[in-house]
Amino acid sequence: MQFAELKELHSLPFFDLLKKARSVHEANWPENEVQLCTLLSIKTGGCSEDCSYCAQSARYTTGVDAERLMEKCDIMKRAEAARENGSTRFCMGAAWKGVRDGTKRFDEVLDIVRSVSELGMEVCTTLGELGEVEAKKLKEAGVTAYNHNIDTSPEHYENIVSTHTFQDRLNTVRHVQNAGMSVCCGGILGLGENVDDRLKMLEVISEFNPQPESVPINSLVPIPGTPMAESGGVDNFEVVRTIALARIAVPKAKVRLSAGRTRMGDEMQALCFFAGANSIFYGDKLLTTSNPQSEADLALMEKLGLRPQKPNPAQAAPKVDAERPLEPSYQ
Ligand code: SAM
Ligand code: DTB
Ligand code: SF4
Repeated sequence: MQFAELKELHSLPFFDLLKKARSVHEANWPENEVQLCTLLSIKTGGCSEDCSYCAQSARYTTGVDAERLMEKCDIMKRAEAARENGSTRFCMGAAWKGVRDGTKRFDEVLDIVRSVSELGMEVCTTLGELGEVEAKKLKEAGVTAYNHNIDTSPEHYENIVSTHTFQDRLNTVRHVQNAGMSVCCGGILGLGENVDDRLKMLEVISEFNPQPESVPINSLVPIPGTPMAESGGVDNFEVVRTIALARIAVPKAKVRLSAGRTRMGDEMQALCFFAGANSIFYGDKLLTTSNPQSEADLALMEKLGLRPQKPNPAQAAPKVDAERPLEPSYQ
């Protein structure tokens, strides 16, 4: 969806936008279900990149220490516990610039993925940059979806990160698509961006061909010690509007209400679900920061009449639309 159309939708009165988003949601997701995903940081901290919001960058003193890649047996225990708890997607994150074929750590990750993929959950990884070969190997090992966010608009990106470019992010997304994995790509609200930046981010994401299978919308969790520690945050209604726009622009995607839920009340989360969010991270920890308790999430879902979505580990990645061009590039 083009910027102009997104802008027009954004300028609608709040309830008119919500009504439109709700009808797109009901047409595509009639089941009143929410996907429960568990996140595990399999390699924490010490990252070479300077993403100005991130607790795990080695450039900032955030209290998060650099750790080694977790042992496979410990990861398996966490994955099994996530499945027991009702999660249908297990997402493993690593604080790396990227992975390279032929390295010991990449072989270790492939081995971990092979084992986790036997548990019958969707397997998602987020390991930073991938080339064609790495993407293909992850797909063969059993990864269903790869998370790689563009985080903000092409224009604002260089204010947020200097160690890699927006185009680097798009290249990885392309490699993931070419390998036949689903793309999980979204962003963060509250990085000092303006409304147009948010709309441009959604324009880029919705113009992916194929469109992403999931779109995480994170609200910044301000991390002391990072350049974004004092960032003003974002108005709750803007978060809801962004979710509504993501729902309209990428109708078949799971729109994931991601980081930032600990600061949201139940009513705010309910509005987000109404506007089109249908996935959450489930369990009391994200990567380095906290997330609501599972019991609280289940209680809220119960109140709202929402059920956990069933797993679909065999799902095929969305197909390229031959009628549309591939996404533009940003050099
Ligand atoms: N290193 C990999 C990468 O950059 O893609 C994977 C891990 S990285 C932590 C995954 C995503 O988490 C980021 O792209 C960003 O959207 C989100 N994230 C990281 N720190 C955050 C924070 N403080 N608040 C909200 N979202 C955050
Ligand atoms: C995504 O978009 N959000 C998740 C997941 N993908 C990897 C990460 C949120 C991280 C929040 C900050 C932290 O816990 O360090
Ligand atoms: Fe590293 Fe990813 Fe954090 Fe950037 S967002 S510093 S690449 S872990």
